[in-house]
Amino acid sequence: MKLTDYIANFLAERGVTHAFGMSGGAAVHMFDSIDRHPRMHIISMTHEQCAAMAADGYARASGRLGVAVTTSGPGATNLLTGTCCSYYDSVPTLMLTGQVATHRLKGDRKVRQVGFQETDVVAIFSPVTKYAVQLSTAEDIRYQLEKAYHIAFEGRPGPVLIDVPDDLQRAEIEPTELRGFIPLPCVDSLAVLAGQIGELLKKIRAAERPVLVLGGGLKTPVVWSILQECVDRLGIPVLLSWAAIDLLESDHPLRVGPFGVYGPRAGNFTVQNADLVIALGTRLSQNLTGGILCSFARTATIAMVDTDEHEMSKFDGCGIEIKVRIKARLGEFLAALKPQLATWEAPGWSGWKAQIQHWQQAFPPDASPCASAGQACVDAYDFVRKLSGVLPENALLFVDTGGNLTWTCNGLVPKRGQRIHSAWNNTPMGYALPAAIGAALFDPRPSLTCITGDGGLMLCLAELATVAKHRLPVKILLFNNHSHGIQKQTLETWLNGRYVGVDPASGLAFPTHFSRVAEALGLLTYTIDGQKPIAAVLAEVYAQPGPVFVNVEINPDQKLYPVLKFGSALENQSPLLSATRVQDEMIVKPFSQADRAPVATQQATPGW
Ligand SMILES: Cc1ncc(C[n+]2csc(CCOP(=O)(O)OP(=O)(O)O)c2C)c(N)n1
Ligand SMILES: [Mg+2]
Repeated sequence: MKLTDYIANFLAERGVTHAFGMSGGAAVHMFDSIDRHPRMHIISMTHEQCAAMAADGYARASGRLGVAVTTSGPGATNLLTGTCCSYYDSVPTLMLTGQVATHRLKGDRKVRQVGFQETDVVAIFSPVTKYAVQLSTAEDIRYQLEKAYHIAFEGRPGPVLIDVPDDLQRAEIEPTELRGFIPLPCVDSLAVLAGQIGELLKKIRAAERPVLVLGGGLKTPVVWSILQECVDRLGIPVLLSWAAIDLLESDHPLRVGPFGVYGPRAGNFTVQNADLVIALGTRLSQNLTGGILCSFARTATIAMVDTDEHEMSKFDGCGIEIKVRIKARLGEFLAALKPQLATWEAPGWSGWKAQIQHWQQAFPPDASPCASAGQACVDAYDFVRKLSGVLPENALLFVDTGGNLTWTCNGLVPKRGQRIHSAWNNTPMGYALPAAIGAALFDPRPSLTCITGDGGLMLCLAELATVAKHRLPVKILLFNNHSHGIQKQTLETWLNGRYVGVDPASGLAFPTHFSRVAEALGLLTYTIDGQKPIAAVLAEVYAQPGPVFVNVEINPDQKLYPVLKFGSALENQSPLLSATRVQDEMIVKPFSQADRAPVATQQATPGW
């Protein structure tokens, strides 16, 4: 059997239906074999970066391995940004890169290249993959595929890479004679886990103001139903990282919502006044804690459950103390928690819940400045609210980065079964469209939605043609504020509003009419600019079975408020409340700079 046919077969047997890539001299055999396989398709993308992102989106939507295939050199290096998305968000993907033939590899010779387009892909990708290897003999292909596949899913999932020299791709192998990979047995002790959970439940019972913080780790792999059961039984108010806003539907009685640097104030008052914070599947990123770590949930006992112990120890000596550390995969943790909750009676915490309700009512989303008279545009929060009304249960959304992500995560009213994805921790512009393409090929549901900014779209504009070519039923909602909105605000905050490279006037090149570009690339287009009722246009858009591009004219002055300026505690977001107002709302003592412990603080970046 030809080696690349073996690869295609291996993937198909594990349920992989699509691989994404671009052909090239060192990839033709992989392309050919995947294309020939009766249960697989190779999808040609217009940029390898988008192929890696499509593989990532495919994996998030399907729970299966996402696969990208490219040629050597530039084809392979173009995969890097998408691979980082999978690495930082723990998404299982496989990058298959072609390489020059083994006899053309430079090996230890002190030159830059021997083979044409030779690049040390393994070295470049090693820091951002769980496993990166170059195939050295054809007989190793089964072992390497099995090992890479195992590693991609085990523990904390993530991307893997196999670099396949051209001559090995063409080699004939005898599958029955190949050695396989045997993983080491897992040694986790369930008795220890049960004991740790017992101790945690005692802490919860004793707490007066507990909160559960859910994060994206609960989505990789997916553990929804047992999570819902455990959350309901525990009865603790739930905060959500943006990656987890879809884990509890909006009308769930325990859902408080998101929090953090760009989070709503109600969430921030909740976490800051908690006396017990239990973090499940979240690394408590700086976007959640703020930059002054010692000010975060400063009187709370913090418990964390994570399969990656380094995520718990990384705070040591930095201002946050993770007092309770449970090293476990979330699925295992919840499976061990559930039986212990059978006899659990939630203390109720009615006063604490009433207090949270008060914050939710007192701090609705901040109002944006109105558009100047005569300007045809819509308020982003208003649009997101109306979109929420139109989106059905089980809709799948991919959101890009910047203002569009912030307004969507803070404003969306998620319904049961909806899934919202973004490249939460790498946040590259230009992720949402290719990721939505990957998801659409696995699951072409007409409610599949891609939300992107005009800046982000420019990084993957050509993929509109991929959407049109395959008639993928993606509804592409362009949040067109004629600028890099988030960066404009960053410059207003830190550089006195002197704009450089954030809108056409300060140097950006944008098409005047995005819709015309989308039309030219083969898409049906709509415009939403406030002239017609938003909900009515959206209903027409979602009634279309195929792809639609919607140019949504967003108020160009729309801000990302509230936001935390570096150096402040989470309760002190801008626009600032008066000191007495903050004092009145806080249960714990308001934070003052004098309280800053002499510990290292992480340096904040003012934007993304
Ligand atoms: C590849 C990449 N380059 C630069 C950035 C920094 N950055 C984050 S958001 C942003 C502007 C995004 O503009 P747009 O997509 O229009 O979003 P808006 O904030 O206007 O909604 C920039 C430049 C980034 N995240 N990714
Ligand atoms: Mg924009």
